[in-house]
Amino acid sequence: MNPETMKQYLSVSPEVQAALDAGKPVVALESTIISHGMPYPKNVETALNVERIIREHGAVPATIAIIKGRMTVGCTADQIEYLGKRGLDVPKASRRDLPVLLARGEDGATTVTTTMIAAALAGIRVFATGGIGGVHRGAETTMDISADLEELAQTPVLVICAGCKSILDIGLTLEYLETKGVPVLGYQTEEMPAFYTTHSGFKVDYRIDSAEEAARVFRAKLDCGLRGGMLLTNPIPPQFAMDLDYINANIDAALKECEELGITGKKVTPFLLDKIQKLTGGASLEANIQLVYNNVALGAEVAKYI
Ligand code: PSU
Ligand code: MN
Repeated sequence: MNPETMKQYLSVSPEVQAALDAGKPVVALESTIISHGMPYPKNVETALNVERIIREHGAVPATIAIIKGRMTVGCTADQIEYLGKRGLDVPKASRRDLPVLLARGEDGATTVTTTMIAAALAGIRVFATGGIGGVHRGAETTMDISADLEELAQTPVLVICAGCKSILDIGLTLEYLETKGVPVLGYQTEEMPAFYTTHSGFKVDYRIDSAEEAARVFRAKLDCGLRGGMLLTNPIPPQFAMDLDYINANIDAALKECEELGITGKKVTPFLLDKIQKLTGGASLEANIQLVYNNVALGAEVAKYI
């Protein structure tokens, strides 16, 4: 990669650049969660609250999206409003979509994958979000495995999330991450959280008990030139967790409808997220928002030690 020719595709906000230059903590944030993950205007409200929480914790937020063919690191409030209002009309941008959107000067909502790419290019090491993509249930026939896992295998960014939803095969997702050499840490827990619930029935690789320790583990990975990122899973605060049987019944119903409608490819995850929100009458949306707030606060703490 040539940093000079790459510059035309990357735009870092003055605030984020100043923080990076001064060695201040910065937390990257994705935009698929805004455009495809929540309804308007809750998505915008949440995205702005997320930025405020990060600031309250002494770090600088960097919401990332593709705006007019540039990976934009540190979106403005107006850009966040635009991404939220246009919603599904903003194409979901994963690694394979990136060159096309950049070359055509188009917009894109960055997934975990493309947010990691842009964060790494800008020099940001910590990224907090809600959930990541993974190995879908039935992947042995559909081969539907999120590009997020491959990105974690190759791009040096520490991703904080509340685990993955049981729309995915959590066991196979963990196997894949193990194969790819991605450490999966649990923040103050031995169990891999499952997004809406703290319980998944699967263990994380290692429990860590402080933000400082998480940063130290990632630092060791960077210092030794071990390729790729790391996953820090942070359970939803128990008071916002959903009933396991209730949420799983709704996830099963959403999966069944997805299959019946023959939905495939990049549409699968947004369809399931939207369906679950509708089936649970917004209760899952509230849980989703709360776990994101919890993750970004931890992200700000970890970023102080990186
Ligand atoms: N899982 C969630 N919420 C999300 C996503 C996943 O609980 O918003 C989004 C993220 O942007 C993630 C993407 O990177 O979906 C994964 O999509 P796919 O499964 O198509 O790779
Ligand atoms: Mn997929």
